Amino acid sequence: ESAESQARFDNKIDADGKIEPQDWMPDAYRKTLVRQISQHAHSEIVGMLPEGNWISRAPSLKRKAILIAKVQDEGGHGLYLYSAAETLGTSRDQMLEGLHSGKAKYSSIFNYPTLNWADMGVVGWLVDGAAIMNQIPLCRCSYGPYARAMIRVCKEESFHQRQGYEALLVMMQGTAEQKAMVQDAVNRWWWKCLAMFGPPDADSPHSAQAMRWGIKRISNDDLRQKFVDATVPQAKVLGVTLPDPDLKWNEERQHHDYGQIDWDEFWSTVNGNGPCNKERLATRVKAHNDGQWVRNAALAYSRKQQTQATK
Ligand code: FAQ
Repeated sequence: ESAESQARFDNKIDADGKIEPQDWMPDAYRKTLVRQISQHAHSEIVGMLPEGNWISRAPSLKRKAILIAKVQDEGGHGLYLYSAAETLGTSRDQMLEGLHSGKAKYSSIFNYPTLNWADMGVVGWLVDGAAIMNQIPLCRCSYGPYARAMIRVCKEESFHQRQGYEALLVMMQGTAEQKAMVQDAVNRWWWKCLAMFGPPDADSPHSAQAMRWGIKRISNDDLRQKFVDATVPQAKVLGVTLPDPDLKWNEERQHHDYGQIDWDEFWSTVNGNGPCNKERLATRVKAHNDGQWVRNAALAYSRKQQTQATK
């Protein structure tokens, strides 16, 4: 029975079919998906914080409306992703416990501070830009609920990327001070965005198996390269310099070469010691605790409905 189930699963993966929640799947496949999808969900929710900080300080009504919509979208992405992970047999409470206790990971990128308004543009352009590059291939991932969630998420991320880039285009037509703010924000975020794609393929423990299972379709390094190649011409149009003296077109490879990423700094941030890890986690835990009364009220209401229905 189990060998037969395994064979059916393998055939489906080989034929590029979708695995659905009711299908048999190996425990390790389920575990990998719970890990990745819950980390992804946590990233969306924690990712609301660096930009949420700027909603009350947006420079115009238009920018404020756009930023509120974007931050709200990230919350929505977190909710679809928690739901997708729940189809694998884990509970929302379990996942949140992992996040709030500091056991679960979320994207390194959200542990850096957003220091000025230009950071809002750069987060949209580069952070959402990197997120889309990584998420487009996930629309073809072998697990049905995750793949389907990614389609809508990517459409929304595309709006996020464009709003960021457009905000920067406007600032770059402004004063010398505004242009300097944009360049400063690009300098601070560029390398962190390259690290977002995860460790180099050779040091990525999960990649080979995730590729075999059709969860990962493009490797960490290949996505990073695609991101660099896509971003260079955008930086040119914008009129900013990407802070890497080694960044240059390689005619032979038909790709841009780029410099060394600081992986020690990346791992230190992933392991809890980045500039904002403690602040982000504390803010998240406080928001969860402050919302306890809402969950209590919803439960009390649902119980009341049930007792009324049985009368
Ligand atoms: N940060 O073997 P691999 C967004 C960990 S976008 C922290 O290569 P894998 C949108 C990794 O978990 C951001 N940890 O692992 C937004 C593993 O540790 P573990 C979220 C990282 O899974 C924009 C270890 O290193 N996007 O939220 C990072 O095959 C703006 C070994 O690495 C996703 O999560 C990192 N950057 O590949 C929201 C996309 N990179 O679990 C608001 C889905 C690696 O063994 C505002 N996830 N690690 O303890 C993925 O595609 C994959 O999980 C990767 C990592 C590519 C991130």
